[in-house]
Amino acid sequence: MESTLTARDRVGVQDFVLLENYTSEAAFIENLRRRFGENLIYTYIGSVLVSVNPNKDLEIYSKAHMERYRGVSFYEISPHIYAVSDNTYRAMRTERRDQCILISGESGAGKTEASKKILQYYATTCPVTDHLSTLRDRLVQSNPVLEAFGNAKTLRNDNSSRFGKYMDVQFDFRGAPIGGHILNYLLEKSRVVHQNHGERNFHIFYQLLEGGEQNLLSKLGLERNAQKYQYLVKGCCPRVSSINDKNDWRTVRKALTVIGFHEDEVEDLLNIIASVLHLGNTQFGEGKNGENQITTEPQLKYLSKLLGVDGAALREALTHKKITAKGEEMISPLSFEQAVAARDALAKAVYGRAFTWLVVKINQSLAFKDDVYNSSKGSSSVIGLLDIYGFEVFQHNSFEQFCINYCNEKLHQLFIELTLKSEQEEYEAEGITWEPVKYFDNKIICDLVEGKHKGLISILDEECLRPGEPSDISFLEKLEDTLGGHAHFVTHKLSNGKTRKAVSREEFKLIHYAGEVNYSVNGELANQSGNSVLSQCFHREEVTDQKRPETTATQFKNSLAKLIEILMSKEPSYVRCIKPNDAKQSGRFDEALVRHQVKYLGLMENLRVRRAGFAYRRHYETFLQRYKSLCPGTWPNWQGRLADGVATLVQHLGYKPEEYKLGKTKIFIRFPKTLFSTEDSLEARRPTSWRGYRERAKYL
Ligand code: AOV
Ligand code: MG
Repeated sequence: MESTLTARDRVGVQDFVLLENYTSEAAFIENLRRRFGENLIYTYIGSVLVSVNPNKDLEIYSKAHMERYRGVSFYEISPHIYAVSDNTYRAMRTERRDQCILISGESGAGKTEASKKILQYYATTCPVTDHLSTLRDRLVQSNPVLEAFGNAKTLRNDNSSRFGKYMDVQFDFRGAPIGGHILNYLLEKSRVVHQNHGERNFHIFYQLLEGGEQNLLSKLGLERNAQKYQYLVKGCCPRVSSINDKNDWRTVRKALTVIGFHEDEVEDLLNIIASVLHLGNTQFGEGKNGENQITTEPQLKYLSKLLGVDGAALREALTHKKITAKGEEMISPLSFEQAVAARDALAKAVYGRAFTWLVVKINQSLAFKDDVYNSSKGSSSVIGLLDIYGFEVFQHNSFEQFCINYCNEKLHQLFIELTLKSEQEEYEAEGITWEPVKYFDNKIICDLVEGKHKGLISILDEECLRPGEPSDISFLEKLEDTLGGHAHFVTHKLSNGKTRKAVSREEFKLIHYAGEVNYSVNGELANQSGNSVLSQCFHREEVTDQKRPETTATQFKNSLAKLIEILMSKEPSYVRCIKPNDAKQSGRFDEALVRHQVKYLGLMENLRVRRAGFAYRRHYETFLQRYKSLCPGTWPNWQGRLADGVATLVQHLGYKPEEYKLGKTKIFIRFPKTLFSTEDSLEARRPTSWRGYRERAKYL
């Protein structure tokens, strides 16, 4: 009966650690479900925040909400992304140690929204002086710009990040944001020329066509109709109900100005966007002598104007290729298919370079400027925010999905290492023994991908550099030879010589921590090598600054290794995002889907580790401060050593020896109920007026 349900029954516990049946996955999911039903999307596992995407606007992100979380401890107030933001910020300030917040979860689970909320929290609550307000605005405004150029509608998410992003926010000794820096990871460039059914190209194309002023469009030679552009119609999805391209265009234009882009820089950027559309409409056909030629002259004219390259050179590059044979340069015509491929490669390369340039410009604008701000850089600290593209599976998965999912494996690996490691270290540092918890270690999958000689990427490298005729199929065969039999690698070949239906002849399957994905090797090798069209149109040094070009996969692997190094050097906090249904709907909680995520995110193990030892730990000072009024010996002020004060207090409270341990700086409490009863005593003494009362009533 509804009326007899206690508040706790109805909304569950706000920290999974408080679950009585904490080893039960069903109880875990039930707790998530109840809270989700009450619009309580946040729940803790100790200090890890679990967030379930509500797919609707909840009124919990106002300035008043932010204020409530300032300087308040986790357990005093209901779980929130602001609590994580605030705790991280305070840890940075008090411990003077660089922090990072790692946000993970599959595509559409709410990572990007979470990272934006954290940034907004800092922008709103941190102290700023007048001359720093510009920087604060730029930090916030970098988001709409990067999203316009780097996000797109996919089947999983209407605003899916198609690049990985790590952003450092730098704070001075007073806690004011003074600088920022973004590292971007592999943009999904194939989207520029092709989209799966129901998906779109990057937002900026539609924004420009919908929102761009008429004279701007005329100058760029564009029509206000996305349907006219071959690169925009592949997914048959020019409009999305959740997106207002026209409004977004205004937001992006304003943001570009705030960030400090000059008019001519914006013009350059839009020229590139327009030229990609013209490239898409560039057609080839048979000339008089049967040769392959460009049949769309106006496009060529616009292209040469917008890209600033010689028309004849461009025509040549799109229809011919240069080969060097026996030291002699020869020109040979491209077939129709080759010309189309060359055109698409150019479009992808041009867009990719524009994106890289955009990030460089934003970084220049966010850079800490010593002359503006009179302080020494040495005394600043950093909070890093990691928002990558989430794990994703589509009907057709290519090299880019492979990179995205590999990136997620790496991040999961880091989570495993650090959550267990830090737990272990804490017990060790405090002189307390504990029992390790078993978990699935995805290192085996990371090694399968990045292993030195037998890893997928190194096999790809070898195949690309091999003289002779390497092909997609020879690559696949090599994979089979080297990796066949690996527990996480599958091809169509079965060990008994028969074939497996679920994997085609042009695919391999990886069994990731988060699910199985079939990857197509079609076009893999071609994608890895340099772009010849680009190098024909532009100067060599503009195209690549490396003497011996690395394959894209190796570059990605190396940049991820660097990222992990950066993250390891900081104190991590975690936000684990869960997607409650595949339909982007609000109020729908698909249990099977949630269970799958709870499993692969390792949340049960996370909880077990947290509970295996001690559910709660508090610094002596915090504990004493909060409960000293319950003991005449410690009230109103304890004068001696903090540890002795806590010992006096818990003795008075009647804690049994097995219920707690005193470490070097903290008290460890084994069972939640011990803390409950202490909280109850506190409540009995101060019935209505303490700050966390309302929140506390929700979960106790
Ligand atoms: P993602 O970053 O995790 O996916 P997003 O953060 O873009 O996912 O979230 C997807 C959509 O869910 C958003 O556009 C919102 O409509 C909605 N949403 C997410 N979090 C919230 C929230 N806290 N409140 C309200 N709505 C929310 V991907 O980038 O595809 O991996 O690659
Ligand atoms: Mg995202």
